Amino acid sequence: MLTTKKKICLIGEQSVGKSSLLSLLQGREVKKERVPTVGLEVEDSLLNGQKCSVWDLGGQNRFKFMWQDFLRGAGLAVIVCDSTEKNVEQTKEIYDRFERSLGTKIIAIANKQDLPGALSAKEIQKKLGGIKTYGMSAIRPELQQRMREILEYEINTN
Ligand SMILES: Nc1nc2c(ncn2[C@@H]2O[C@H](COP(=O)(O)OP(=O)(O)O)[C@@H](O)[C@H]2O)c(=O)[nH]1
Ligand SMILES: [Mg+2]
Repeated sequence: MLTTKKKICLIGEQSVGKSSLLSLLQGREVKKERVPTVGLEVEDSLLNGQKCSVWDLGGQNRFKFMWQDFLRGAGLAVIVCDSTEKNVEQTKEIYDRFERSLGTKIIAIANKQDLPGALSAKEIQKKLGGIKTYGMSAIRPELQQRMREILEYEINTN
């Protein structure tokens, strides 16, 4: 049996909540103040009883040149948006840029569902051209299990 660790990549514009979703998954407190991710953070997480590595890359423009390399070998790419109209458009551009060049399975997370005026996951899925989209709110600790279930389900159905 192949024992390579499965790799999950979080991609998306800065401030959409990628690092916060990783914290939620890991059961850490999500910080209110913004701490931009500098470069790359990789953490192991136990999903389906199997060690997976979750990769979180800084979303600043100066890191975008690394995305291609970053996504190599990923079993799952999770594109995160903040559920605003403007950001969903930017997210669609990122998606269009990467979906062809990589064979990686991609899902979307519509984060910040707690904010007033957030587009629903269903609307966002439509805007993103039909990729499977899950609503989330990284600041709600009670959603930790839900976050885990999404990744466990998606990493297994390639
Ligand atoms: N209201 C709300 N704020 C969030 C949510 N997720 C993240 N944030 C906030 O958004 C900011 C950016 O989050 P961060 O995880 O650093 O984004 P990243 O740049 O994509 O890694 C921080 O101030 C977080 O507290 C959420 O679901 N709802
Ligand atoms: Mg970050």
